[in-house]
This record gives sequence, C-alpha cells and structure tokens, in this order.
Amino acid sequence: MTAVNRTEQAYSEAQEKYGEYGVDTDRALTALREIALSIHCWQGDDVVGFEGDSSLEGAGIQATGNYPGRARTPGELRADFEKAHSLIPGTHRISLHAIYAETNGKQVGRDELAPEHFRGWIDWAKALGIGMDFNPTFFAHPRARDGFTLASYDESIRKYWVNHGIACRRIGDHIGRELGSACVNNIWIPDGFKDIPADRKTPRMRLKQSLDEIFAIEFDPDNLLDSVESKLFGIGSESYVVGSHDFYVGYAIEQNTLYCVDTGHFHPTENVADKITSLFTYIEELMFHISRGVRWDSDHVVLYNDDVREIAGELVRGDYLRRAHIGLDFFDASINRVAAWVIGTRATLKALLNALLEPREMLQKFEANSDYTSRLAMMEEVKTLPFGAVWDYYCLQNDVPVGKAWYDEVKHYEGEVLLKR
Ligand code: RNT
Ligand code: ZN
Repeated sequence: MTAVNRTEQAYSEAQEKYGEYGVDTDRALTALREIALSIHCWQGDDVVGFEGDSSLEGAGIQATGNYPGRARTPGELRADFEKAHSLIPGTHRISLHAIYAETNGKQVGRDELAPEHFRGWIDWAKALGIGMDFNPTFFAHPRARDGFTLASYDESIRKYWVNHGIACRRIGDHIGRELGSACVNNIWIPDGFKDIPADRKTPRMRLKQSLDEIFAIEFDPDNLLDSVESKLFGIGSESYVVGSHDFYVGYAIEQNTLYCVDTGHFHPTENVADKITSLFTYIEELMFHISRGVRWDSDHVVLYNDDVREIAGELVRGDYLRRAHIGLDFFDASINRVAAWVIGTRATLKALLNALLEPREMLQKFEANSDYTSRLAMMEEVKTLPFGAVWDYYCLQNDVPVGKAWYDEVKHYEGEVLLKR
C-alpha cells in the first residue's frame, strides 16, 4: 500500500470512529480550510527589521539565541516565509511590523512611513494570494529609549509616536484596499516602569489621549481594523505597564476597536481561554497573539498543548471563528527559524482541528441535563480518538508534507540556503 493510500485508509477509519460521537470529520476539515492564521514575519529575523541601525536593547522585547541563518534582507525573509508557508496546510496571512519597511537605503523617520515603503511586501503578498496585517513599531528606537512612547511625559516624544500610529493606520488602510482583505493594525507599546510608580494615573490618561489622537481619523473597516494589545509586565517594566488588560479592554469597548489577547501577557496561573466568552460579550472582534510563555512572556514557539487546545476549543464552541483574528507571536533565535514557524503554525492549526472535532453537541447536552458523569466519561474517551489520522489527511488534501516529512524539507532548505548566509 502506498503512503497516500495508507493516509486515506486511516482517515476513513477515523471518520467512522468520530461518527460514533456524532462528529462529521469532512465538515471539520472544510471549516479548518477557511481559517487564515496571521503568521508574524518577525520569527524569521529575530525582530530586527530593516532600519539598519536599530537594536532591541532597552526595548522591553528580546529574542534570545544565535542559531545560524537569520534572514537579513526583505528577499531572504520573504523566501523563508514562503518556504514555511508551503509546509503549512491552508492559505494564511502575514503580519508585518513597521520596521520591515523598504526605504531603498534612505533614512525615513517612523513618523514619515508611507504605503510606498511597503510596495515590495504588498506586491509579493498579492502574487502569493495572501492577506496582510500590520503593526506599528513602538520599540527598538532612540525615541523609545527611556521606555515610554505614547504615554511619554515628553510632548515631542509622545507626538512623534502619535504620528507613527497615524502613519501606520494609513499604511494598514492601503494594504487592506490593495489586497482586498481588511488589514488588522495592532498597537502594542512597551511603556511602563521597572520600579514602583508614584503615579499610575497620569501615564494612562496620556495613553488614552494619544490613542484618541491616533484614532481620530475614520477609515473604512473593510480595509482597516484597529486593535490594541495589553501586557502584564515586560523586561524593564516589571512593576507597572501603562497599557494593561483592564485599560485596553475598556478602551476597545469605548472606541469600538479590536482587543488583542496575547497569551503570554497574563499571569501564568490565569486561564486565558476562560476570558474569551467574557470579552466577546462586549467586544465585536478579537485579535489573538498565540504565544507560549515559559515562566514569563518568553515567546517560545507555540505547541499543541492544553493552553492552545483550550483557546481553540472556546473559539469553536462559542461559534466565534468569524470574529477572531488568530495571529501568532513568538520569536526563538535558538532553533531553525523556518522550523519554528512551521511547528508553531501547524500546532495552532492542530488545536483548531481538535476543537472542530469535539463532539460538542453531545457534551453540551449532558451538561444541560446535569449529567456530569457522562460529560466527564466522554471527554476522557474523546482524547484517544484517532486525531492524527484526520490531521494527516488534511495535510494530504492540502498538498503539504504529511507527518514528519515537512522536516526533511526544512533540513534541505537549511543546507542549501540558510547555512550559506
Ligand atoms: C510584545 C508584544 C508584541 C510583540 C510584537 C513583535 O510583548 O507581544 O506583540 O511581540 O509586536
Ligand atoms: Zn504580542
């Protein structure tokens, strides 16, 4: 029997087993195919970008490791991303940061960035048939050196970053229009204090003022969707972060923006999945940065683990997939970066598939009837259903390597391309 036949046969057996629980595997695969993940560009180059002289130092964000093969140019980064994308089932999006502008060697202030500086990316995305999301870069910059940007006491610094925010919304609007798919422009700022603040209020009032200034111009939501991302603490902002969870949830509700849930931005004992139904009660659309914190917001590569499975489960159970923009946010410089992308993205897709294969009608019926014994017994049974056979078949269906075969391609690419840099 050929490998293809084996995958197909295993799938048809899995189909039957899931059928016993009332789950239609074909339907799950069709639903999965419609999900476009927003894959972050910054795994490919350790969040360095193309400004030339910027360093992450003092930026509250840090990639660690020195595995060879980092992408150094737009051409390299695009080639690496394409390689990764070709090993991931489905059609996804790229999430770009402002520091990935192509300025032809010219120094362009972040407050002066314009759509033309992203022409190369837009043309490339068009040719590849993928959508694009965007992020202003409020870090790794001399004017962010004291750890404050939009909440700065220094009016000229604050204004500079407000103008950057406005410039990025224009860019996002342009991207959305050009690609025919709304661009999520997600704002994250590092602002905060290393040590105990004497005034928690003033920086937050200023952040609100800055955001109001940035969002004063209206754009067509068919092209641009605004999003704000909170954080609990960062490197150098251990004691206080201006843009906290509470702050941005309030802001998103008041201003009708998206709220971005970065799974690494909460206390390690918090259940991020549990927040989803509450947030969606009041906020129309959520952005996600699926990440994996290890002891802190360490941006390790996302894995197919309980945390991600629970988040995917909540998105499916609540019928929220159309209101969720599922992005990734990790940057590990200690392993092959193309592999990191593939591992993290395939893991997230697996979690979504697992959620789509859950016999939720059955389980919810038990629950509604207070039959908690059946609920627990069946939840436990479902865990050993042949999920892998369905996932393999999905990869086959989508013309990407089945099982570990993707890794051979990455190793080949490493030898031919990455190690020659
Ligand atoms: C930082 C935030 C932010 C960044 C990216 C590079 O803590 O998570 O989203 O990781 O914008
Ligand atoms: Zn993030």
